Amino acid sequence: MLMEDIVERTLVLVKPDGVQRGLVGEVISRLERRGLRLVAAKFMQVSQELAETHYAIHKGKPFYEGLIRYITSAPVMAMVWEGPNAIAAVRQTMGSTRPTEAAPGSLRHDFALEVGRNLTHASDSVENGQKEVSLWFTPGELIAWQRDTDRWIFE
Ligand code: D4T
Repeated sequence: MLMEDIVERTLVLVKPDGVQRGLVGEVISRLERRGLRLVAAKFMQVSQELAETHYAIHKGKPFYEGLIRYITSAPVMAMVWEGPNAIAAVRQTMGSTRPTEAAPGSLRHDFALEVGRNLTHASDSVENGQKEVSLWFTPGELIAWQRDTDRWIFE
């Protein structure tokens, strides 16, 4: 199967707790090791406006205000990763939203305890992946490239 036919893209954030705790490298390392391909990355302070747009679906929920405060509380590492089944693969590497339900060996299992300090974000569907990538990145920031190991990772 051609890579172009099956590629999915996902927005990954290392949230403020991950940055503060020095886990940016750990997250990147696990995604690289998995075989996913990096498309874009930027270290940034999230504005109130971006936070509210990104989490618009949660507006009105009891945890919403805390969530906005959390994501804007310190810089984040925002990235786009791609590969076959990237949405499912990355969410599996992250583990369940609630760290105490995350599978052993996943990032949230290994590094987190609370849902409000769950280290990372990853898009939950192909459609949301597309929306989130265009919310966080301009087209010019997305790098199309061939990786020499692609043929040993993508069937
Ligand atoms: P994100 O979007 O951060 O990757 O989380 P998920 O996609 O895994 O989970 P989500 O959209 O359901 O939740 C978004 C965000 O809200 C926080 N949250 C969630 C919280 O603080 N309390 C809660 O009860 C829930 C459900 C954690 C992630």
